[in-house]
Amino acid sequence: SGLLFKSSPEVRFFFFFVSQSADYEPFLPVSEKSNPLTRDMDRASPDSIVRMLQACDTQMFRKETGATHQVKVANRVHIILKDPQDSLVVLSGCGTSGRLAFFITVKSGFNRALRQLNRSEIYAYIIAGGDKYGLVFYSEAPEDDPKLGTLSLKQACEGKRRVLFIGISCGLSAPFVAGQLDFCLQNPEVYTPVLVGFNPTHQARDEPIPGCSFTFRSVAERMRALAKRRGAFLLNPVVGPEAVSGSSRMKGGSATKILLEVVLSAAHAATFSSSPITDEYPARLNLCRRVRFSLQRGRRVRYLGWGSLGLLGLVDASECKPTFGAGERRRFRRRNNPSTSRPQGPAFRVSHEDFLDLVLPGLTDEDAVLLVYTRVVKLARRVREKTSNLHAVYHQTDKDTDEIDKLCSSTLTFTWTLETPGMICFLSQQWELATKLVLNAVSTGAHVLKGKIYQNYMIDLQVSNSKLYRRATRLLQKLSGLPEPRSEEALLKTIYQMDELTADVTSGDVKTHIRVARNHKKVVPLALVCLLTGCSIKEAESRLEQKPIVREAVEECLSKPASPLEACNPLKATTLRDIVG
Ligand code: F1P
Repeated sequence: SGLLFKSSPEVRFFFFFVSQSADYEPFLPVSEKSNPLTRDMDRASPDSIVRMLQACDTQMFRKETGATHQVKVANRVHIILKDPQDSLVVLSGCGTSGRLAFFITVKSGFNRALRQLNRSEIYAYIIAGGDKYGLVFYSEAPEDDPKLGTLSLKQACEGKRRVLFIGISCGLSAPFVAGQLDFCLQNPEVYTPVLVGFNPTHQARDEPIPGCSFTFRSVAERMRALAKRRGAFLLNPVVGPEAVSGSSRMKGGSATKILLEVVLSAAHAATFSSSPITDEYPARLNLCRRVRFSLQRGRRVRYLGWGSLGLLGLVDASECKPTFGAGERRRFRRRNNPSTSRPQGPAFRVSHEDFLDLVLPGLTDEDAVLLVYTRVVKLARRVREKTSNLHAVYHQTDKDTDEIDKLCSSTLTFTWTLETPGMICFLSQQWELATKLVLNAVSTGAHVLKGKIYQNYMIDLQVSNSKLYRRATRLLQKLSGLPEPRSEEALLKTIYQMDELTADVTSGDVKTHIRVARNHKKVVPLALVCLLTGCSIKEAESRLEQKPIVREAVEECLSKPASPLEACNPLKATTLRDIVG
């Protein structure tokens, strides 16, 4: 079966390796670098933002020649598909990566396809924090727990004699996934690990993981050594830096979806059908040129959808809280079976009925509603009574228009042709990918326009796990030009709300800092204002209150640094001028 894929010329993989010309920020892994294409995104018009985001996304799509690892992984899945007894393919990740593990397993229909063929289901997923916290809430703390990762893997695989484990961490960084991969490497008789991410292995995170003898990098390097003997596989094409630095929900998430769906589709096609698979994604992406931002003036953005597209709305909206500190996180999806029990609590009230009960009455013309499906005329009519700010993204395979067009102030229609061979089998995955790109562009663009981004850095990020703690420190260092210890000190001061740090705080570990940081807002902007002006936390708070648009507050500080601090810190004065200039 090793020859199976090679002998089928139609099975083509299209990932490529972005040339590593980006040797600016040489100390940062690609996934954390700022993308030169979006450097001035914070000052761009909506149209330019869309173009910048598209240019960034396009970096994912160029033909590659040597996709041997994808082929090998597809072969492993194919072997399991032929003999599924006591076998499992497990996809696992944290945050967006975990949501995509869920999405690919449950929604992309690979298990469903097996059920339809009367075959055993072979796919399972793990999301750090479990469904409740990982899928709907924005809990990012479980990402730091390698033991929890191992435990959940053992539970998922109980009684299995052969497991293909696919660990997803876009930045090759999550301890949760590192723990699982390490466990697989220690139990090779059952587990074959596959690592999916978008950095070269030498850029994997090398920070010690408390209580463990390994780092993510050491695990990745062990896997690379084993890859030659096919004891482990690495799927880590470099797709270029994210549009908003470090925001791996965007390209990282899209590339994960494409990469794994291509691999699994190839395995299914090889096992169950003689029809070849072709790749049509890059051409389809041109359709994203039609993306327009419709949400600039909205107080709230509501996504209304169903099925897998509704779920993508849920995923996109869930990510806005940790990424942009966005307020409410409620998306509305059609409840297929109202009698099924569901978790309780307002965050879970996401059905169309809940939308009608809870949101529709208070909807105003300033709110934006985005329909991510078509032919929901009844619901659209009711929304239209409350707001004209109604938009739709929908997919069609013919040219017919319906009333939705007339009801909406803007519609983005994807028309797909069925003429291209291979189109049908990829159609729903392409709808999903196009929808994901649109939603990511809309939510990112809206937050850029709201002033949440400085250049292409997310300054108001939530310090909710160790990766984000390090990112926050690095950002403060970069923007202030001060050394890392000073930047971390300022971060700790705002986390603990104290102008002078106590010994208790300085001797505390990152885990404790994160726990405290979770209770405070705007910790990074506050720390930056303190660093740049030398003012107290109280003063920084009032400055930010006067200028609620964080970007403007930061720009003000950058253009008018406090003179006493400048005088005592010539290094800083030069760096600031450089940055402002
Ligand atoms: C996982 C993740 C991201 C999230 C945030 C925190 O990253 O949860 O999905 O957007 O950046 O980390 P990774 O392990 O896939 O790199």
